[in-house]
Amino acid sequence: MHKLNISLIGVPMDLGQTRRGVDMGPSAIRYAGAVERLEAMGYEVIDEGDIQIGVSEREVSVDTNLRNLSAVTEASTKLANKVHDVVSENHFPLVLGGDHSIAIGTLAGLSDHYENLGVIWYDAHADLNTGDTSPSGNIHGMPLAVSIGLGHEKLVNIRDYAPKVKPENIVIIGARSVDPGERELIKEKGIKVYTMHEIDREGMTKVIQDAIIYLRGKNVDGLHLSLDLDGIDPLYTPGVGTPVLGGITYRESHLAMEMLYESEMITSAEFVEVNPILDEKNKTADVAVALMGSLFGEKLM
Ligand code: NNH
Ligand code: MN
Ligand code: MN
Ligand code: MN
Repeated sequence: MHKLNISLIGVPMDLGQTRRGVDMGPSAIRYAGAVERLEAMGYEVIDEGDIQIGVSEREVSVDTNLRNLSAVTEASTKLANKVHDVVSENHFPLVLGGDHSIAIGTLAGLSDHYENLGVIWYDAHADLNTGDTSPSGNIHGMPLAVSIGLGHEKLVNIRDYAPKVKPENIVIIGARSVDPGERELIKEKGIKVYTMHEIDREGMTKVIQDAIIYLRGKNVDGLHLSLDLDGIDPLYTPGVGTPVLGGITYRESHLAMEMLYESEMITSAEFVEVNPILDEKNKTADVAVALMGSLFGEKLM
C-alpha cells in the first residue's frame, strides 16, 4: 500500500436490499473520521464525494425477479467508471457503501487494470446468488456471482467485459449464512472459503496466512478487500441489515487487517453495509474506520 494517495468514493446505495438507511453509510463513515484517521497516518486523502444514485422508485419488472435492476445497473456503471479513473491516476480506491451490490461496480472498474485480480470477501454471506438461486431477489446477495460472470447480463457486462474475476482468485472469510445454491456454486467453481468453523478451529492468524499463501500461489497482481461489516459479530457491528450471530470478533478483524497490511498485497478496498439507522451511536461506522486504520498500517505504538 506504500503510501499511495487514497481516493475515497462514497456510494449512498440502498437499492440492493430492502432495509432503508444503508444509503447513509458513507456519511456515517466520514462522520466517524475516516479522512482524518488516514491523514494522521501520513496519507494524502482525496474525498471524491458521492456517486449519484437514482431515486428509489419501486421498480416493477416483468422479466426478472431482481429488485431495482435498472437503478443498480446505472449506479454500478457510474461507480465502475469512477473507480477506473481513480486507479488510472494511480490512487488507491477506498469505496464506502452503501449495500454490497456496489461491489459489482467496484470490481468492474478495477479488474481491467489487472491481468489477474484477487478478491478477499470478508462477509457472513457468500453473495454468490443469481436470479435463479436468490431467496430474496436482493442484488446485494449477488455481487460475487456477477463478478465471476454469473447472473443478469446487464450486471455481468458492466464496462463491456466479463468475467471480472476468476473463481479461483476469490477467498471468502467469515461465512456462516450460505444459501443452498451458493453452496453448490462454491463446490462447482472451487471457491476458497474460510467459514467461522475454520476461524474458530485454526484461529485468524492461520486463516489469513493460508489465504495469503493461496492468493500468492495464484499469482494475483492486485488484491481487492471487500469488507461487509456483517462479517463481524453483531455485538460489535449492530448497524447492518442482515446481522448473523457468531461472527468474527473485533480483535480478530484488527489482526486480519494488520496481516493484510503486512502482506503488501492489498490494492483497493471497500467497506459496505453500514446502516446508521439500525446502529447504536455510530458504533458500526466507528469499527469500519478503526479497521481502515489497521488495513493502512496504523501501529499501536
Ligand atoms: N444470502 C441472502 C440473499 O441473497 C442474504 C444476503 N445478505 C447480505 N449479504 N447481507 O452479504 O438474499
Ligand atoms: Mn494524484
Ligand atoms: Mn455482503
Ligand atoms: Mn453479508
